[in-house]
Amino acid sequence: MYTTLATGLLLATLVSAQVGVSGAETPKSSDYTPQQIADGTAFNNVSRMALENMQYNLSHGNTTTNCTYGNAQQRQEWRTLDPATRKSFTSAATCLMNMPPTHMTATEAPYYPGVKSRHDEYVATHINYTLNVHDTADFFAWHRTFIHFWEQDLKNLCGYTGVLPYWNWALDAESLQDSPLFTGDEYSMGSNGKYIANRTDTWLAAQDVTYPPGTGGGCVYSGPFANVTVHLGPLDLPNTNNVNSSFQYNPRCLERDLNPWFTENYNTYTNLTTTLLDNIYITDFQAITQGYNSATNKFGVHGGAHWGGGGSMSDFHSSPADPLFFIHHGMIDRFFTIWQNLDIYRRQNVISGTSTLGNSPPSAEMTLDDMLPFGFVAADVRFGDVMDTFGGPLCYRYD
Ligand SMILES: *[C@@H]1O[C@H](CO)[C@@H](O)[C@H](O)[C@H]1NC(C)=O
Ligand SMILES: *[C@@H]1O[C@H](CO)[C@@H](O)[C@H](O)[C@H]1NC(C)=O
Ligand SMILES: *[C@@H]1O[C@H](CO)[C@@H](O)[C@H](O)[C@H]1NC(C)=O
Ligand SMILES: *[C@@H]1O[C@H](CO)[C@@H](O)[C@H](O)[C@H]1NC(C)=O
Ligand SMILES: *[C@@H]1O[C@H](CO)[C@@H](O)[C@H](O)[C@H]1NC(C)=O
Ligand SMILES: *[C@@H]1O[C@H](CO)[C@@H](O)[C@H](O)[C@H]1NC(C)=O
Ligand SMILES: *[C@@H]1O[C@H](CO)[C@@H](O)[C@H](O)[C@H]1NC(C)=O
Ligand SMILES: *[C@@H]1O[C@H](CO)[C@@H](O)[C@H](O)[C@H]1NC(C)=O
Ligand SMILES: *[C@@H]1O[C@H](CO)[C@@H](O)[C@H](O)[C@H]1NC(C)=O
Ligand SMILES: [Cu+2]
Repeated sequence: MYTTLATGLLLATLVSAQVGVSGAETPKSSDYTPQQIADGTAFNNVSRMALENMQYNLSHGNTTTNCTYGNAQQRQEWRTLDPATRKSFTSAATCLMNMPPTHMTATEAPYYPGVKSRHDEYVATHINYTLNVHDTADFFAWHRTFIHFWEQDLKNLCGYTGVLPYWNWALDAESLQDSPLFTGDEYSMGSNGKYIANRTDTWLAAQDVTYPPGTGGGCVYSGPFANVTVHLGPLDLPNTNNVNSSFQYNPRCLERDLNPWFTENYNTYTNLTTTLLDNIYITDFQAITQGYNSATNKFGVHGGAHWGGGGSMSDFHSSPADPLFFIHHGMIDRFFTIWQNLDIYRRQNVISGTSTLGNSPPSAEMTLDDMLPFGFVAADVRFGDVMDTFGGPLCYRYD
C-alpha cells in the first residue's frame, strides 16, 4: 500500500520532470501579469522558451538527419526582412502566378478550367481538400507542408534565395490598415483594396456574428500584386457572386478589405498568448486556434487574420489566391511549433481527430501513418514525417 503510493508519487515526479526537456516547466497564463500578456512580453518569453527546448532536444538526441538547429533555415517576421529581400519574395510569388501549371496533365485540364498557372495549382489543391484539412487532425501539419512546398517553389522555380517570412498579426492587430505590410510601395505585400464607401454590416450565418465593413473592399491597387488576376473562386463569400462549380474559371482582380475589427478581437497578443498557454490538449488547441467549438472565440487567431485580410483572403476555399495566405500560415505554423516545443515530449507527435471537417461526414481517426494529399502541389506526404520542422522533407525553425 505504502509502496504503491510512493511509486505513484515517484512516477508523477518523473512525468512532470519531462514537461520541459531543458528543465523548465511548461508556462501558464498565470505566470504573467495581464500587462505582460497584452504587450507581447509573455508571448516573446514563451517563444524563446520553446526555442531553448528545441535546441536542447536536438543537441541531446540521436541525429537522424543532417538537419540541425544550427543549419536549419530560420524563418523571420516579414518586417524584419531587408527591403531587397521583401521585393525578391513578392517578385518570386508573382513569378509563380505567371508560370504555367507544372503538375496538371492535359487529361486533367478539362476538369480544372480555372487553373491557369503554377500558383493556381496551389489554389485548386486547397479548394479540393478544404473540407479535409480544416477542423481535422491534420490542419496544422497539412498547412505546414503546403506552405513549405510553396517556399520550395519560390526557390527552385523562381530563384528566390531567402526564407518564407511569417506575419505576426499581433503587431498590427489594433490598426491593421496602418500595417507596414500594406503600404502599397514596392517593398510591401501590396496595398489594401480600393476603399468602397457606404457598405453595411454583414451577418455570417455559420458563426452567427455581424461584422462592420473593413477599410478597403475593392481591388489591390498598388504595390507588388496590383495587377494580379485571380482565376479561381470565390466559393463561400457573403454578398458575392460565388462560382457555381469548384474549379470554375472566374477571372477578376485580387481583393482586400483590411478589417481591424477582426484583428483587434481575435489577433492581439492577449488572444495569442491565452490560446497558446491555456490549451494543453491538442484537441482544444487546434479547435480554439481555428475558432471551432467555441461560444466566445468564433474565429480564433486563424479565422481572425483571414477575415481581417478580407476580400480574397476571406474565402474559405480559395484564400491561397492572395500570397498573404502564405505568410499568415507561416505565423499559424510558428504558433503550432511554439506550442509543440513548450512540451516536446508530450506534444511533438500528438494528433487528434479525423480527416473530415468536424467529423462530418464521419471518418476514421487519423494516424501518423496516413498520407496527406497534395494534389497538384506535390506528392503525398506521410503525416508523421511533418510533425517536426526538422523531420522528413522539412528543415527550418522560427526566429
Ligand atoms: C522568461 O521570463 C522570465 C521572467 O522574467 C525570465 O526569468 C526568463 O529568463 C525568460 N525566459 C526566456 C527564455 O526568455
Ligand atoms: C541512440 O541510438 C543508439 C544506436 O542506434 C541506441 O542504442 C540508443 O538507445 C539511442 N538513444 C536514444 C536516446 O534514443
Ligand atoms: C548527410 O550528409 C552526408 C555528407 O554530406 C551525406 O553523405 C548524406 O547523404 C546526408 N544524409 C542525409 C539524410 O541527407
Ligand atoms: C455615401 O453616403 C453618403 C451619405 O448618404 C453620400 O453623400 C455619398 O455620396 C455616398 N457615397 C457613395 C460612394 O455612395
Ligand atoms: C498595373 O498595370 C497598369 C496598367 O497596365 C500599369 O500602369 C501599372 O504600372 C501596373 N502596376 C504595377 C504595380 O505593376
Ligand atoms: C452562377 O450561376 C448563376 C445562375 O446561372 C449566374 O447568375 C452566376 O453569374 C454564376 N456565377 C458565376 C460566378 O459565374
Ligand atoms: C482578444 O483580446 C482582446 C484584448 O486584446 C479582448 O478584448 C478580446 O475579447 C479577446 N478575444 C477573445 C475571443 O478572447
Ligand atoms: C526530443 O523529443 C522527442 C519527441 O518527443 C523525444 O522522443 C526525445 O526523447 C527528446 N529528446 C531529448 C533529448 O529530450
Ligand atoms: C482532388 O481530389 C481527388 C480525390 O482525392 C484527386 O483525385 C485529385 O487529384 C485532386 N485534385 C487536386 C487538384 O487536388
Ligand atoms: Cu486552409
